Parts: sequence; structure tokens; C-alpha cells
Amino acid sequence: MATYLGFDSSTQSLTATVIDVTGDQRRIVFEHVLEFDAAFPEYGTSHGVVISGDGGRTVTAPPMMWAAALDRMAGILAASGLDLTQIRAVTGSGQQHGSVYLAAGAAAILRGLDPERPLVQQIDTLFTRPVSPVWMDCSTSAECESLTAAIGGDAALARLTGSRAYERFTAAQIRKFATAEPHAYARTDRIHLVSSFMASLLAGRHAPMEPGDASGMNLMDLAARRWSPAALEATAPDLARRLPPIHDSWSVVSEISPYWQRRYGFGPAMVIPWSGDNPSSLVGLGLISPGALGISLGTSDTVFGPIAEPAHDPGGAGHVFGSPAGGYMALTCFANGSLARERVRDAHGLDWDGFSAALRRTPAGNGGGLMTPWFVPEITPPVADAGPRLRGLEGADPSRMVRAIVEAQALAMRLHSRWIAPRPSTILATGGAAANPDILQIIADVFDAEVVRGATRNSASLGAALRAYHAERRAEGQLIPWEEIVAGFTAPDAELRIRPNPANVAVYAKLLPEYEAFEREHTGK
Ligand code: XUL
Repeated sequence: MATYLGFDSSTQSLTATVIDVTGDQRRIVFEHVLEFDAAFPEYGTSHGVVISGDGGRTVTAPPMMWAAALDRMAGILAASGLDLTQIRAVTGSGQQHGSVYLAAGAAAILRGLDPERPLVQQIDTLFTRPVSPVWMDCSTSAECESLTAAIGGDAALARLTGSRAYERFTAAQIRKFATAEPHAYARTDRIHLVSSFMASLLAGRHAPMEPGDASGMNLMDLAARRWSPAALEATAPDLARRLPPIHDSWSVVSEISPYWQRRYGFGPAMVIPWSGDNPSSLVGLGLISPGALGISLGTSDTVFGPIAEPAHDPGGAGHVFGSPAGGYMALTCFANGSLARERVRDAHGLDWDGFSAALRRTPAGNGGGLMTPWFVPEITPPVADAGPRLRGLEGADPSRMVRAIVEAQALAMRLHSRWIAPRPSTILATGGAAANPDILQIIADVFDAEVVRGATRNSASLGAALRAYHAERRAEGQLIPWEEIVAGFTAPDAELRIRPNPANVAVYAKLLPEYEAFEREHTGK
């Protein structure tokens, strides 16, 4: 048997997917999701994070909780009846941008983990900072300004690193920590991303980063796929020695450490560097050739696709990352994804069925009513002061408010993804809300494109399992083309193809410039 394990350590949950590629067999043999809030109430998170009282700008999560989840998931895998000795390689993906700060003793602790005791009992002295700032944090505007000035402006930084400075990106977060807590920073020996931290736990040593997730830091020279000395210099003192090296996405870190082998019965599986959740979803959706567009409807909504050259968003709101399949990917991230849909649903006392019924009851264009979806501070376009802005919706009933949020999200996605694929013919949808055909219909109508649903909602952990397969075969001297790696796993859900409705397409073609003007009016841009 040849099986491969992929994880996804996302904002709200840890998912594991095991694929079997024995002979002609190509199937998913295990898939499990652990929701952080429900499984680990002792960490006090809400939707996987802790939001501070400063207007929601500081958002963190306890890295110890992610380690506890990895340990719990390994136990669930061991109890599932799967033969873990057959797993040849393992990798994963992490929510992007979040950082984990480790002390000098970390390497010895990781190496010497005792298989008789749970992970969390052994790693409490690992951290110089008990919390990790995560992608929802937007408390670092001052740090972004100084980084931008040091590199020579927004365009120069975007050319160098793939993105202009963003509050949630790791450089600004590291700078804030180094300035606000210089002693703790001085004690920090290694700074990991969520992805490389989780890989380190599995490998029993400091794992490297890879270009897909390292390009979400504003620190990597995108073309050279190396740390940029100028960006490091502008961020914090002595940063170079605190960062792991950047290795190819398909390199081998090491064998999975004795802790996992003895405690749970893994064989000598290869650990491959973990990537970011969006780069991993790109693979898990089979988006290998430029021109294809994916939409992930998760805690955040993201629109992304593979691109051949690192072209930048002229509007300045998007990012270019390395693709773990080689080449590049473009992405635009909206903080107000399911968070905002849930706010509207809850404010009107609806469940998801009621939410869908509201969409079916109301006409495209909402009678001219418009809303911006900014329930929490927004990334695209940048909006620091949360609160949706409304036009023509005063006193509107719940159904119109539901339509307003979904239309606003779809219009914003269209507007801010034109630089990635101006006229996509097909859109692949994934993430929790991709289960809702009424939401997908609005996306199809706004984009005037067919929307198909990914074969699995867990595209990031499937992408990780596929990356493990690719890297292990490559390490054994077999270079399998990516099209073949994903074949049989990523064909879209055959049941669901949503075609645009021409009458609605015409309504949204008129509404798009109006929404663009409305957004501009409230952002001053
Ligand atoms: C992407 C981003 C989010 C996180 C969490 O830039 O910030 O999509 O990766 O999923």
C-alpha cells in the first residue's frame, strides 16, 4: 500500500486527509476535522482566535492549542484502523502569515520528546511568546509604514516581495514584537510560520520554510526565493539568524520523529515542508494551469489562481506568492468571509436554510440596495474602521440584508480579482460556504462564469496529501507531472455545475461600477 497524509491547520480547525495511490487506486481513505473551540475549550478561543479589546485590531491564537490538536489527530488516526506504517510521506498547510516564537532550547526539546507523555506537557518552555499573532490581526499599521519607507515605497516592496506591506504579514508582526517586547525578542532563537512550526513538531527538529508560505511575510525576495537582506534589515535586529532557511516545497525535512512512531505507530514516513493554506488549496483544487480561478469561501474568502509570471495587482490589493507546484500564484484575500455571513445570519435569527431561502426570495440587484461587507476591519480594500456601510437598505427586511451581504462579497471579489483572471470561464469553489448553491449562483451571475465545486471541501489538506505524494516520488527519483499527481482526486463535483443566469448577469454588469464607486466613496480611494 502507498498512502500519504496531509494536514491543514487553519484558523478554526485542524483537518487530516489520507490518500491511497496503490497501483491504479486513487482515493481518499481518511478525512477528519477537529474544530478548535469545541475540542479544546481550555484555550478559550472563539472561532479559533482570541480578539483583543482594542477594537478587534489585535488577534492571536495559542500555538500550544495547535500542537494539542496535532497530537489528538494522530491519536484519532491511530484508532481509525488505518495502517500508519504504510504512510510514506506527510506534510500540511497552515493558516498563512501567523508566527510562532521559540526559545534557544527548542531544538533539544523537539529532538527529545518522550513518547510516553502528551506533547503539550513537554513543550511549555518552547515559546518566548505564548501567543501567535494571526492573519486577522491588523494592529501593525505603523510597522507597515516604516517597512514601506525603508524599501522605497509600496511598488518597490511589492516588486521585491510580491506584496506591499500588510498588517497581517509576518514582517510587520515581527517588528511590532521586537519593539514592544525587546527582552522576549532577544530570547527568541527561531521564528516560525504556523506551517513550519507544525512541521517542526512532526520532524523533531526545526523545519525549513518553503516559498509558498514564506512569500506571505514581506521578507522573501520573490524572484530569488531567498530572504531579502534589505527587508530583514528593515524589520528587526538580527533577524536572519532567527529565520529558518527556505527550501524547495518538495524537499525532504527528515523522517517523522520517534515520538510519533512510538506513540502512534507511524513508520519512517518522510516529513515534507508544510505550505500555506491557500497555496495548498491551489494544488488540492487541481489549479495547475494559468487562467484557472479558485474561490475559497472560508473564515476569510480568497480568490486565487496560478500565474506564469509574478505580475502585480495594479490596484495594490493583491498578493503574489510562490506556488508549491512551482511558478507563482496570485491571491486576493477578504477578511469578511464567513465571519460576515454569520453576523448577518445571526443578527436576523436565521439558520443556513433560512439564509438560502432569503437568497431565493429576493431579486438580483436587491432593488438597488447596496452594502459593504465590513463587519471586521477589511483587508481588501483596506478598511480599518469596521462596520458595514449601507445604501438604500434603511429598514430593509432580513431577506434583503442577506442578499446584500452575499452580493457585496461577490461584487468585491469580481472587482479585486480582475488582475488575476479578467474573464475566467470557470470558477472552482471550495470551503465551507461552497456547500451553498444559492451563494454560488450569485457568484456565477456576478462573474458571468460557470461555477463548479471542488470534489472536497477540504482542498487545503487534500492539497497537502498530494504534495506529500509528489515529493516522496520525486525523492525516490520519479518525477511525476502535476497533472498526473492530481488526476482522479481534483475533478470537480460532477453533481454541481452552476451556470450564470443571463438576466442576472445583465443586472450585475450594471451594478458592478456602482458598487465600485460606493466602495471608493467609503474608502476615499
Ligand atoms: C491569505 C490570508 C488568509 C489566511 C487564513 O493571505 O490571510 O486566507 O491564509 O486562511
